[in-house]
Amino acid sequence: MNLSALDDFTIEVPSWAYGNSGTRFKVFTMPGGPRNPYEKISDAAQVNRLTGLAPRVSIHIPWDLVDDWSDLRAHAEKLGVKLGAVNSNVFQDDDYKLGSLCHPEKRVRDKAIAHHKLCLDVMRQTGSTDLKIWLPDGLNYPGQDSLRGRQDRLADSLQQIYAAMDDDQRLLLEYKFFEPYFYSMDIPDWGTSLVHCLALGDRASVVLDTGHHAPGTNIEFIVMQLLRVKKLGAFDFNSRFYADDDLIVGSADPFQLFRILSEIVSLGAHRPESGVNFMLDQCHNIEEKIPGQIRSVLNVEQALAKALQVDQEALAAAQVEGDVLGAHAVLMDAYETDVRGALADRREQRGLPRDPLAAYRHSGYAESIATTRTGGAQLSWGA
Ligand code: LRH
Ligand code: MN
Repeated sequence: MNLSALDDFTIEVPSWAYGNSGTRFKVFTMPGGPRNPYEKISDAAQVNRLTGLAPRVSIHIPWDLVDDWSDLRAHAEKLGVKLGAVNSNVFQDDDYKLGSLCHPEKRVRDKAIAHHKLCLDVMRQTGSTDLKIWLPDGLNYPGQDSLRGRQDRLADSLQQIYAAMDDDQRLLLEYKFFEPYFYSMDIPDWGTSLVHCLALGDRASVVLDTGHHAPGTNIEFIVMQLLRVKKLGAFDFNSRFYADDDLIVGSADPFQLFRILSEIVSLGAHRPESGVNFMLDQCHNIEEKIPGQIRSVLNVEQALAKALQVDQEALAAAQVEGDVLGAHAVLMDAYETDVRGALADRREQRGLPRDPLAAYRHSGYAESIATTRTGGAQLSWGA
């Protein structure tokens, strides 16, 4: 089984997955929860140490604000990871109730633009190149505001942020079809994000969060189209049964994850030169965080390994011949291929544990943080 294409495939993990998280009903705490960004990075570094798959950690501003970015950067690099995409946050400030970059008032838009310029400064200090923007902006009632007016304000605000970027910096624009607003979101779908990215320029591309689509959406079609126009900048991988559940990627629908990665492999977008940043965006509300993240990166690696088993020539031949079942069977044969043994062998060859989850359990890390991280307040999603 040829798995060499995995050699330079990496996944970026989110700092916020290591803090406490929950729903509007309850945020559960866990022993040893991180109390500051340093401890989040330390926990994230365990995932890379045991899987070799996750050398970058996304950060969120202001959740991960520190006094000395070069010190946090040094802390991360000492642990073998780098600080990744910088996520802006305009969804926890009363000023943004009626919008941020789309807000009717210039004062509020300017405040939101200033926040994004601050994120660009953070990137200059952390060595990050990706500014990831997800806007909560939207409406709850028809007529509440001008749908067109908000788009024009959004375009102008994004233009001001884009103009403030350095040449090595990228703007990644994420869409979401509902929540926290329920009548319209200002960037509800890939088409709207694409329209704005095309208007901005080459260094603006779309973020596809797998939990941000209406039920039944064919996500791999969107992946294909965005790759076709070279505007797929990044993924926020997770899975869901109903809404933006942010569950472990591949846990709800492993076949969908395989189909998405098959589209990526067929277009060579799993290779680093594609510029696609493969990230996780998840919350482990009830399960242990670090094992949850280890399971997640292994699920992506497993789905990619299966996608690499697709006999592309046989598939193309069956498609050209109109051999419906033949073509489908080529894909299903790859999906049904058990790649777990080959992946464990590959880890062993690279000096990594065959079973990273078991290795974590035996590492004593969970016990050590539960005993050492006493005092101080654990960080919670949104804290
Ligand atoms: C919004 C989102 C976005 C992040 C947040 C943590 O739902 O997907 O990517 O800012 O989750
Ligand atoms: Mn997301």
